[in-house]
Amino acid sequence: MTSSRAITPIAEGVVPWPDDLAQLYTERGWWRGAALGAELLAAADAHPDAGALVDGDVRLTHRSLVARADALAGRLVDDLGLQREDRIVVQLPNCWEFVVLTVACLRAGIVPVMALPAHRQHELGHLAAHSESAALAVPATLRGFDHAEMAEELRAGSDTLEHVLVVGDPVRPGHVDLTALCAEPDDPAAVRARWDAEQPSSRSVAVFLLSGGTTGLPKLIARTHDDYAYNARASAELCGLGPDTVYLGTLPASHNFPLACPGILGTLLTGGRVVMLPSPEPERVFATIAAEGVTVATAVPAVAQRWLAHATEHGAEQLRTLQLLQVGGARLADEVARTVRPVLGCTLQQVFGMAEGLLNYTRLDDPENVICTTQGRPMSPGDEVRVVDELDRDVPDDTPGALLTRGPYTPRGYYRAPEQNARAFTPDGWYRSGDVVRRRPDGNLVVEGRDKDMINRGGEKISAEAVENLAYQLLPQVASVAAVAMPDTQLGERVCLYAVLKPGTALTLGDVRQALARAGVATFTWPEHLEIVDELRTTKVGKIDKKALREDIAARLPAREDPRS
Ligand code: J2J
Repeated sequence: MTSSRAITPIAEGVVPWPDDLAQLYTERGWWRGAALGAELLAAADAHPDAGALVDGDVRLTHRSLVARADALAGRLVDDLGLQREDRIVVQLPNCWEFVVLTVACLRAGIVPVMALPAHRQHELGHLAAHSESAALAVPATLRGFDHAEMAEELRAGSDTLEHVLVVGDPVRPGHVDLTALCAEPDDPAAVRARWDAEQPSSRSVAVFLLSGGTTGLPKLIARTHDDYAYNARASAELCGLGPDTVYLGTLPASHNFPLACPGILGTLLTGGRVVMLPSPEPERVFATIAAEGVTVATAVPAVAQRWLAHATEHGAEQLRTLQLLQVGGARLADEVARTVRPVLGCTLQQVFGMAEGLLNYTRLDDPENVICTTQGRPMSPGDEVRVVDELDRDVPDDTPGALLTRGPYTPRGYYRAPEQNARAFTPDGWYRSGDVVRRRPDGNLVVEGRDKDMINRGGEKISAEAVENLAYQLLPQVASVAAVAMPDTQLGERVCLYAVLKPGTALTLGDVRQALARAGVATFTWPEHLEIVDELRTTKVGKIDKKALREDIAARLPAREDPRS
């Protein structure tokens, strides 16, 4: 049973906030000292019969959602032997079971590790091992891929994974039917009383989010009940959410943005209704907005552009109830931002956020110029932001510099990653975001670029180092490689791989992609273009000159018909 495994106590891998700040955050009322699950229960109590969750034909009230979550928490513990602090890798598409499972974990103090449906063995194996997860939750199949089979292979190769929880058919022998475990309890009061009596500490870890990726494998961000509840609650307030809110979740729900900014958790905390859609495909999104009376939706710029194009072609009548479109995850071009209100008929909110914490929002009543040309300003009076030069000296307003931040919902380090923490955090706890921003005199930030080695493919972050490590491991032909962003009209950026080959060898993009497929690497991280070169130019300090490579590929592209060829 789970109890016999020796796993690291979570607290050993977490970098806590200093005590004096924890006290300040509590005094200011940002940290409420309550478990996030308890806050969700309190919200459900205020609106028990209102709709909470919609997924196709499934419609759950707030009462039913929390009753199912409490029941599931009991079943995970009693039937499967999971315990407080056990970890579950959650790899589910946007479905109602995702929400019930997340709330169940929050109630029982089991910690979900928020993986993406697009992840494969390579990433999930790492996440399960690094978090020492006891269980993995997957769809049976998704977009033609057999996740249950992959989960089985992962379990076979893992020291800690004991349970595979499955949503959808078929549930094979030895796997657990998660949908069945989410059934309503016979005695809701009893299951509730149990978790009311056994609440996780508000300072303990509520969820593990994944970092945007600058290192070889994704790092885990431990978000506590106190800080993540504040993240969702304050975001909901800033966005004006309430019982009349109908929130559309189309981005993968395990991302911080749709999960808690204010997203699913912020909507539930304020008594609103969440509509889960597994894809941002415009036709379905528009029909759903009309059918459900959606008031708030979230998109990355690439998705917003598809919605804008669809509305330009087919009209925006279906969007009559839509009040707010949040766009973030990558830089939204000012020209595109200006079209949102005229074309979609709703208010735009730019969101410049990060799973590591800090959230910047334009405010709903900001002048159009602020909404369309900035990425907003920090959410909380407790957020500290510095914009600095290469020597960490503060630069004046209107001057681009690196963004450093600390605050009541920005943890002080990654989970079990002392070496990376030494680079990504200053000794006094500032997170080096890797973003280059300009602060305007009015306090709003404009994202000018970044100084981190990452590729932002339509909001999904891909670590260049991860791609390069895999190329060295898997491709015997390569002498040296560099992964860089190449500009793309649809997604903003795609991955381009530059390679110097060993004498007498050959390599095609097809070879690269086949090798990555065999190694079980998520498709969205694969290079979409390969440039074979004689050498990779280096900078004065002997590093590969990525800036020159980015400029090189950008200069070559317009000549091509299809950047993916
Ligand atoms: C430019 N770059 C942006 C923006 C994020 C809300 C919104 C987004 C995320 C997110 C999130 C950007 N313009 N508007 O967690 O809660 C880039 C920056 C940043 C990185 C973080 C949320 N919004 N970015 O995208 O952890 O480079 O979070 O540091 O995935 O995305 O990525 P991630």
